[in-house]
Amino acid sequence: MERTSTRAYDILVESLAVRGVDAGAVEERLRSQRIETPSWGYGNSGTRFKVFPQPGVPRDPFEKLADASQVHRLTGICPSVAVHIPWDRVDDYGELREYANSLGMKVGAVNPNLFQEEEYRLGSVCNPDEGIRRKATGHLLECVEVAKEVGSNILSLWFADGTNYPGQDSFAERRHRMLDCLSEAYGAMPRDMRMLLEYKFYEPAFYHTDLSDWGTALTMCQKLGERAEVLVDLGHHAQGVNVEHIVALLLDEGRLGGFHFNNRKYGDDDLIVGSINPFELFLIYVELVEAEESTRIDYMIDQAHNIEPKIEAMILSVTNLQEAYAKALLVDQAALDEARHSGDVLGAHRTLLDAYATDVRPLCAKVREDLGASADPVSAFRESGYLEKVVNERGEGVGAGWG
Ligand code: RM4
Ligand code: MN
Ligand code: MN
Repeated sequence: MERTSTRAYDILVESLAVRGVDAGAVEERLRSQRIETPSWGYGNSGTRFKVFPQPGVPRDPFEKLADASQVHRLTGICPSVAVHIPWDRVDDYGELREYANSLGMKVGAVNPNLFQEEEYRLGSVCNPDEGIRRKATGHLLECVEVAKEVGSNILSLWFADGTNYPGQDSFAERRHRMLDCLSEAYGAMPRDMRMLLEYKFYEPAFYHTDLSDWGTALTMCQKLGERAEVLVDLGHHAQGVNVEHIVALLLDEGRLGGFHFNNRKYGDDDLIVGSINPFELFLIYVELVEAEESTRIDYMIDQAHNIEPKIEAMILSVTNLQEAYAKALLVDQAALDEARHSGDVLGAHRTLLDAYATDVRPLCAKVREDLGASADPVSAFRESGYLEKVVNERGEGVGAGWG
């Protein structure tokens, strides 16, 4: 590290020691943090109004992996990439797997796509038409096979299913239809594969969504079996919902399977993680710090960038996640317990604020360097010439999904 940042690091470690925090232990936890990035975050995407294409975006899943490997090279904690089928469909998944390995990467969660075909106007696994449900189930089964071929053990499901008008369909019947289809897919999964169910309260359906919240997802998981768990996407709640509370509840039920990190101001905005509400992100990590030691949780980013440079945006999301985690690791648990038990409301609250207000950037930079990555990954990416190189090679690229 440069002299100035070494100094900042030394001062931080010293001040943490005064607070009784062992920086070495915090660094160890930070070195084992893992964040999966989404293949669709590297391609062109936009809103329903306009997609602003960016030169140099990937033309195929191989190039998406190459871009993701840049994020891993510079942050040291992002060795896997989630894929979306059919956006990332290839003839030979073994080849995709090997290419990922050759980059020091692996393919992570496999995400089926059940929202872009004509038949799905009234839903996929909840559709009133049995033939259409069969097609949807067939795609889920295909994705179980894809996961096996790419060496992944996560099937990550999000459904656009829902209704637009009161009376359109029966809530309960739709729920039973979903359960039937998901049971079949669950039954086809190998023993080490997990199914993650992601809820979202509205959009694209505007009256009701079949998996609308953590409770609907949780009860579905409980019916399916132990290896079905809930996935929390930070942009999928109504305004004001206490997401850290949901995280604590799902952990307590042993059913928190994973995250789709992003941030939002209004709806499912898919903005850079921690850009709008970094305090919420910190509070979520506070809930996770203890529990994650005994639970498998898959931490993934789900972002679609409209105007920002994609690889830089992904790096910034990762460093924001690293900082939120670092701050959560600084919470003085003993002081917190003591304050809680003695009814010291503001003492407990201030214990969190002390951790949150700590500038952990020098510590995170040091951890990244120890991992062979970069103290300042965004600047290092800008200086690397990678973007210029791919702009030359790839030209305009193609859309990520519906972009
Ligand atoms: C949804 C949800 C899913 C993502 C799709 C593209 O809103 O967040 O995770 O795969 O968008
Ligand atoms: Mn998501
Ligand atoms: Mn979303």
